[in-house]
Amino acid sequence: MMRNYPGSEIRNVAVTGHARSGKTTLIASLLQAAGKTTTLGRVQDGSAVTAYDEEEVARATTMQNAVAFAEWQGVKVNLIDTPGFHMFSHEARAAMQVTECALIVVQAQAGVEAVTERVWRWAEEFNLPRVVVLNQMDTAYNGGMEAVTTLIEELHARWGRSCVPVQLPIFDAEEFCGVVDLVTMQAFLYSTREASGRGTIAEIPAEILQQARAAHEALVEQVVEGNDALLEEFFEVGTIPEQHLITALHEAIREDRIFPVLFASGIGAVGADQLLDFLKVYAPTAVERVACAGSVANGGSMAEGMDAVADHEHSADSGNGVSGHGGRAEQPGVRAGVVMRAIRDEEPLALFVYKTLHDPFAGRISFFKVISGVARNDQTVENYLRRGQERLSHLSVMQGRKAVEVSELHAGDLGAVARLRETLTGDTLGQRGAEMRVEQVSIPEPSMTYAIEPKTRADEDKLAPALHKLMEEDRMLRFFRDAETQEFVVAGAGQQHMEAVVARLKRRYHTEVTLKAPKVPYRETIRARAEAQGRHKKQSGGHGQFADCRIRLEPLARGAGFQFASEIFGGAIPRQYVPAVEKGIVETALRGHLAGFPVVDFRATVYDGSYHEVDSNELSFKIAARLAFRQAMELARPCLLEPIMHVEIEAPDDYAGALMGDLNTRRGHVLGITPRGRSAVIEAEVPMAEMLQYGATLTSLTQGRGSFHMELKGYEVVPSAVAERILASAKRPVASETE
Ligand SMILES: Nc1nc2c(ncn2[C@@H]2O[C@H](COP(=O)(O)OP(=O)(O)O)[C@@H](O)[C@H]2O)c(=O)[nH]1
Ligand SMILES: [Mg+2]
Repeated sequence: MMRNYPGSEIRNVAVTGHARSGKTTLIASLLQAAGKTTTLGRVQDGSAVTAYDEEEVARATTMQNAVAFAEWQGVKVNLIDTPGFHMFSHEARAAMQVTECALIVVQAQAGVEAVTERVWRWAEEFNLPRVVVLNQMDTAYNGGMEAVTTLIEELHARWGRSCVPVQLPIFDAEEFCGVVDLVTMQAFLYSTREASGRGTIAEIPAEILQQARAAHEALVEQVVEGNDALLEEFFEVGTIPEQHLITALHEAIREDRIFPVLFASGIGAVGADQLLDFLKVYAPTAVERVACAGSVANGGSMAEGMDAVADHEHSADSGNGVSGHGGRAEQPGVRAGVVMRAIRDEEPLALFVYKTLHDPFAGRISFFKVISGVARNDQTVENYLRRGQERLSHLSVMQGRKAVEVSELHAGDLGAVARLRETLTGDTLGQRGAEMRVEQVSIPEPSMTYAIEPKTRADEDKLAPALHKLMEEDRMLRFFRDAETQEFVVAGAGQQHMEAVVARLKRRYHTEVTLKAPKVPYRETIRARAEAQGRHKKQSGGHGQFADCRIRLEPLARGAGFQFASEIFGGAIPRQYVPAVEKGIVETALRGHLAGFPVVDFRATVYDGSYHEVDSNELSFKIAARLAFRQAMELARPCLLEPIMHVEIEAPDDYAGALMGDLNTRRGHVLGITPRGRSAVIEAEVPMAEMLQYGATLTSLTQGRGSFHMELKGYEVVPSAVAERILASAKRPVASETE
C-alpha cells in the first residue's frame, strides 16, 4: 500500500505547452528519474505512462488530460499531462483549475508558439506560478550557448524580464549533457545513453564558469528586487546566504514576481531529477493556497468560510488552484451563496470531479481533487448536485491508466475512484450537510458540426449509448438528433477531434459510422413587407372545414427571431383560434420557404379574417395560416442567411500575408491584425461555409505553426451568386427571386 501524503508534501503541477514540445516525454523522464518506470517511456510505442489512449498513440497527439505522480524525496509530485494541440488545448484549463503550478514547456528550437502563449495567459488568469522548461535542448545543441541567449531574449520579449534562468545548460563535445543549478552553483551531468534521469554532481565546466557567475548574480538581483529586507542585506554584505535566497526565490515564484527558467531533454532524461528537485523546493504545496471558492444553493454559512480565510496570511484573491465563481442558484428562487473552503484536512470533506474516463475494464473512473477534508477508502459521500449517495471504493491515485490503491487522500491531493453511480465531471461530492459546489471552468463552444450516419441498423442502436459515454469524458463533444432533418448530428472542436471520435466509437464500442460533410445551418428571411390571405374551405359530408385569415409579414433586425401580433378586434376571428394562426405560421416557417431552412427575423401579424359558426376549428385556422404564410412569403422578397464566424488566427508573422490572402478567397473580412510577441493575430469575419475545412488549410499554410479559434458571430444575407448555388443543390425548388 502506498504511503499517505499530507497536503504540505504534495505538489500539483499542470504540464502545458504547444503540441510536440515534448510534455509527455518530459513526464516520462520525471517518472524514470523517480524510479516509477524501469525504462524511459516513449510516446511512439505507447510506453509513456501518460500516453495510454490508443487513439492518442496512433496519432502521436495527446487529446485528453492524463495524470501521473512521482514520489521524490518525501514529496509526491502530481503531474497532469495536457494536450498542446490548439483544438484540445481547453483541457489545459481544466488541469489548471486543480493544480497550483503550471509547467510551461517550450520546444527549444521552435521557441514560444501559439498554444504556449495561450496557456501562459490562462495560467495568468488562474494566478498560477509558472515554471518555464526549455525542452528538447538536445536539438539546440548546434546553436550552443548563443541559441540559449536568443531563447531567453525571446522569453523576455514575450513575458518580460521576470523570466529568469535558474539553471544553465551544459553542452559537451557532442551533446546537451547537463545543467548548472544557479542557486547552489553546482553542476549535474547525465548519461543520455542510460537515460536514467539522474545526474551526477560535478564541477561547473571552466568555459561556462564566467557565464554561470553572471547568471547567478542576475538571479540574485532579480530575487532581492521585490524584497526590502533582502535588498538591505544584499547592499550591506554584497551577497545573500543560500538559504535566504532559496526562501526568497520560493516567495517570488509563488507571488508571480519570478518565472524561473529551466532546461531539459525529455528524450535523454537530462535534467529530470533537477526538475523534480526544483518542484519539490519551489512549487507551491497543495495547501499553500488559502481557500477554494464554491457555491451553495441555500445561502450557506458565509461567515464560517470567511473566518477560515482570515486565519491565514495570504488573501483568498491571490488566487486559488480551484477557483469557483459561485453565486449561481440552480433553481430560481433559491438564493445562492458563496463559500470559501479552507484547503485543510480539518474541514469537512469535499471532492471536485475534474475528469472522467471510461476504462474497458475498470468502467467509469472519476478523477477528483480533494478540496478539503480527508477522503477515506469505502467512505460514503453525497453528490451535492444530484443528491445521490456514492461510495468511494478502491480509492486510488492514477499512474497513467493504472490505479494505485490508497487508504486515504488528504486535502489538496488528486485521486480517483471507479464506478461511481451517477457522478459526472464538474460535480462536487462530500460530507452530508457541508455542501459546497465548485464550478468547473468554461470551455469554448464546439466549432464544427457533422452529420453522423450509422453504417448498419445494429450500429444505429449502439450509437447513442456509445456517444453518451464518450461525452462523459469529453466536454467538447455534443450529440443530438436534428429536429429539422431527423439526422444524427455531432459537434466538436474540429476535424481531427471528430475523426478521433469516430475511431473511438469503432475501437471501443464496435460502432461504425461515417461522417458527412458538415452542414451549414442556413436560415431564411424576408426583405419586404407583404400581406396575403389564406382561406381554407372543405366540404366533405357531415361537418365541413372553414377558416379565413389575412396576415402581414414584416422584416425584423438580424437576430430578432420571430414575433407574432394580433390586430383582430371585434371578433373577425374568435379569440380561441388566434393561437392556431400563430402555430400554423411558426410550423410552416420552420420548414422554410426557399430551401427548407427555418425562416427567421420577421414579425407576423394577423389583422383580419372570417369564420363559420359550425365549420371553423383550430385545425382549419392552422391550415389557413399556412396558406396565407406561403403566399405572403412569395411577395416578401425572401432570401438566404448564412452563419458568419468571428475567427481569430494566430501564427508567426511571416505567414500573415499568405493567411490574409487566403481569407480573401473565402469571402472573409479582415477586421485587424495585432502583434503578439513574434506572432500575428488576425481577426476576421468569415462565412462558416468557407471555414469548414480550415484546420487542414491552416496547418499546410503555416507548417503547423498556426492556430485558430472561431465562434458564431451572427447571420448575414448570402450574396446572390453564392445563394444560387446553395438553392440549386437544396431539396426544394427555388421558389422565389434572389437578388
Ligand atoms: N530530440 C528530441 N525529441 C523529443 C524530445 N522530447 C520529445 N521528443 C519528440 O517530440 C515528439 C513529441 O513529443 P511528445 O512528448 O509527444 O510531445 P507533446 O506533444 O508535448 O506531449 C515525439 O516524437 C518525441 O519523440 C527531446 O527531448 N528531444
Ligand atoms: Mg503529449
